[in-house]
Amino acid sequence: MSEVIVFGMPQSGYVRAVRLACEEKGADHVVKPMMPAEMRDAGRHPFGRMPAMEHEGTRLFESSAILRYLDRTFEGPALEPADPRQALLSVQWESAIHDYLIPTLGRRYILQYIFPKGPDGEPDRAVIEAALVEARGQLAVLSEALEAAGPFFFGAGPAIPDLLLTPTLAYLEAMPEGPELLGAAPGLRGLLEAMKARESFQRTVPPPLTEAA
Ligand SMILES: N[C@@H](CCC(=O)N[C@@H](CS)C(=O)NCC(=O)O)C(=O)O
Repeated sequence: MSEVIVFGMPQSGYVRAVRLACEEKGADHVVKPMMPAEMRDAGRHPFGRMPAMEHEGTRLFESSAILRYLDRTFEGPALEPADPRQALLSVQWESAIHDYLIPTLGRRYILQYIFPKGPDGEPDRAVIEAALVEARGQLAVLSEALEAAGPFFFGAGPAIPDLLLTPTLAYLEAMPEGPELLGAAPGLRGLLEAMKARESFQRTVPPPLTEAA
């Protein structure tokens, strides 16, 4: 099969989730770096976000759709549980990650440290503290779910929610409060450690986030 083309900056956690899936599924891929405005202007993502994908005439945007495409097209280990009810739980956790954890932890916490918006170009402590209050609760819920199955959401290998979570957890670990937050979330720490041991993780380490500015 021909190469999967992944559009977006490799520093993006969502782009990395798609790359992790390519690696897990054994899909050759190449990243075409593009900033959000270019994603829209080039017709890759009508909402000007990343990632998008093209493979053998199929063009997709939105990470959950792309991850399912990869799962259903390539032969590597399944990224979705076969049991239909378990598969619905995957959708549930994906939505929670997209709608709650990534906006809180990614946008309001991690990006505040990387691209500070506070007075004098420092991180805005009020934004960070407010995000931390919400993030602690969200991390606890996800950690508990992972502790029950562990180290992955379903079965012996990573599934779609694991791949969506991993890049944000890897960024979190390097943040000032990261070790403390992960220390209080054993399920998430277990997932991150399990993913770090995989070739897919090692082959998708992004360049420094500041280089995407
Ligand atoms: N729902 C989208 C979210 C994509 C998303 O928010 N991507 C971020 C990068 S990690 C982005 O494009 N940010 C650019 C911006 O908000 O302008 C998906 O799952 O693919």
